[in-house]
Amino acid sequence: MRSTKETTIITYGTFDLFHVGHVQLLKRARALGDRLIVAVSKDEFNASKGKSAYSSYEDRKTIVEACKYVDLVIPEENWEQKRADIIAHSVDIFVMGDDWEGKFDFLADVCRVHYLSRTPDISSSLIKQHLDKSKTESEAALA
Ligand code: C2G
Repeated sequence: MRSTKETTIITYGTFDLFHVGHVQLLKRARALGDRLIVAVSKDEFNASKGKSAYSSYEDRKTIVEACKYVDLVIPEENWEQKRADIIAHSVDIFVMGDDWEGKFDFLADVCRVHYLSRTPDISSSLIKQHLDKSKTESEAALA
């Protein structure tokens, strides 16, 4: 008897300055099942990660919701919520980029844990560095 249950995927992140690395992660995560839930880090939680996002949680949520691979966005408020989220949403596969390789294996008793390779040469911090450099160069040119 084939299972009719949809395969639900979940992933977590800040998704600031939405870029191709985020898109490729969400596209490949969604391809593992039928439904993708994305937990987007709240601003307060980002602060605890030592990250200050350019865009507010509301704006980052709106942008991620607009991505065609995403079915639902929920807030990420702390490190501890993952297990409860997985159970509450009947998640089959937990997915993260492999910069997190091994860090979430403790969830393997409630769902499959899968790490996807990161997209090279792109990150929110690289974008910020590039913009800072361009700003410095244009200020120097005007001096
Ligand atoms: N990512 C990627 N390739 C990149 C950049 C990011 O595949 N070039 C992936 C990351 O591995 C992560 C996701 O995109 O799976 C979101 O990345 P961030 O927004 O940087 O999220 P992060 O700060 O890692 O937060 O509880 C987990 C945390 O919320 C993860």
